Amino acid sequence: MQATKPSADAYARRALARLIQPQPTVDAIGAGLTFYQLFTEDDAALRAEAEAGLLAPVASVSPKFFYDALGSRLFEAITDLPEYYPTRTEAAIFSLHAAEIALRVGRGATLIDLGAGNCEKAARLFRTLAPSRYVAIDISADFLRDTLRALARQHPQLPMVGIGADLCAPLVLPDAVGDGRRVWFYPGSSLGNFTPEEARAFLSRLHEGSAPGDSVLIGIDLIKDARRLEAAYDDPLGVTAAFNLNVLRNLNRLLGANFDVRDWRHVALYRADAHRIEMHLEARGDVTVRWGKQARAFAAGERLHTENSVKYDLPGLQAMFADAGFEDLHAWTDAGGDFAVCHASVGR
Ligand code: AVI
Repeated sequence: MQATKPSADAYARRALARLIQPQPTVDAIGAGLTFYQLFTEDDAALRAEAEAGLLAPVASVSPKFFYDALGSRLFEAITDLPEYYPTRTEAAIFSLHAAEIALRVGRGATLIDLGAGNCEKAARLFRTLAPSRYVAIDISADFLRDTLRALARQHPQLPMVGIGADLCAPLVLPDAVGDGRRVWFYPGSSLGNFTPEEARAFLSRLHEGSAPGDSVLIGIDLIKDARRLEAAYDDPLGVTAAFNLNVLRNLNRLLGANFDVRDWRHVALYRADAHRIEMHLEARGDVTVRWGKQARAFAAGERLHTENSVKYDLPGLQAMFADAGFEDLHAWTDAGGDFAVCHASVGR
């Protein structure tokens, strides 16, 4: 597939984006690797967000508070669990269908890795997709910078741009990303942690930041038997329970709160009507949590909602990608129909 020239419209959009670009911290790390810090952690805003969730009539906390250093390691451990099939199933789809994926996606594009983490999934695609540039975006900027330093040494020919940014905020990419054909890569079913409305809005934002010929390559978990889903989110070893409970330690640190992890129980349940796994923390007895001048009383059995993980079927995905403006959806699935890797394009 040839690199497509962006339309005049797309050029105009990107030029406008340049004008409103925040002043990033730029760090030219070495041959071929530049790092942009677009996101400065605003503790006051994070505290306000966490506090609003705790004080809401149905208490909740955003899943983004899972991922401190320990939470990230616990998530990596989850991906090794036999019950947690998504990670290995997605990897198997990518390796089984590599040739066809390369044909559809096209080689030589700018590969933009959304929520790149340790960049492992994208790096496994370098041979298949032969990108002309790799752009990795993640909220954990320090971790990403270190990861990219090591990756750049392994792939000295591949220009790389690292961007520390919050994907939940509007994304304005630095000029260094270039005007080449873009492939937005969002693996791991992270799209499922948005509500369907948020997911559609997220895809629409990607579409707005695209030119004709650009495309998305997205891994997403599919609807299946409730028992298998619940086992994947409530493993017998208790790794997912630890991952969920760890959010309380994070809240203690952020707010100076006095959550006692032992007062809470991990709950994972599948709500078939909404096609989603919900994770909660349930108070084992009456508990009052205090921070600063605030307090929240939880009655025994009351829950703190920590995560949704929405599952899709292929018609639902087709509708969502189309609503966001993408065309020509193709989905590769494993033989069991557990997981889908979707590719959809921006029309010419
Ligand atoms: C990161 N995300 C796609 C995971 C999921 O499956 O929703 C997070 C997770 N929560 C519990 N286990 C894994």
